[in-house]
Amino acid sequence: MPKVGIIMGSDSDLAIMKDAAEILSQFGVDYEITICSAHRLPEETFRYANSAIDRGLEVIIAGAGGAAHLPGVIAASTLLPVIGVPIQSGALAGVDALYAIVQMPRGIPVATVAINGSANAALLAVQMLAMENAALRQALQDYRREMAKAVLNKDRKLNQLGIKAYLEG
Ligand code: RP5
Repeated sequence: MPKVGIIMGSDSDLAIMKDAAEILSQFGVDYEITICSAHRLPEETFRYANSAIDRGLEVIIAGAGGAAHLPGVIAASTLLPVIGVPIQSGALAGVDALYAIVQMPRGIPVATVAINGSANAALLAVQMLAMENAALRQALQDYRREMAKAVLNKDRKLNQLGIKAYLEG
């Protein structure tokens, strides 16, 4: 049964939101993925949020651009934690979505990641699930160890090759 719901306001968000799906797959976390707009499909959006707990979801990642109300609307209709991903789109390039999502009024929180930060949204979801899952905790430790190793390798290479050769390579 999927533990994470990834939902987005439009298929135009998919190129960004697919990163969340990739991270969840990498950690072996089952997810469902949905396109459902809060303003174009308001009733379906409420149905999605209202049924989320019964469907077995434990956390929701919601991405939207523009006047991005989808994460807040979903958070208002479920007790599950909602992680909002502001999508870069339109004249304001995601700053509109960032402000809309991060500035949720008191009472209904939405955890907000960076503009287009769907990978971090998925990592945060994995961390939430890892609270009660030792195997996921170990997988997160390994993931961080690999990241650290990659930085150390880059540093070693830079100091072996020098700036010019590093940049050319
Ligand atoms: C939002 O409006 C969506 O989340 C999307 O980021 C943006 C544009 O949607 P489309 O017009 O591309 O469908 O609801």
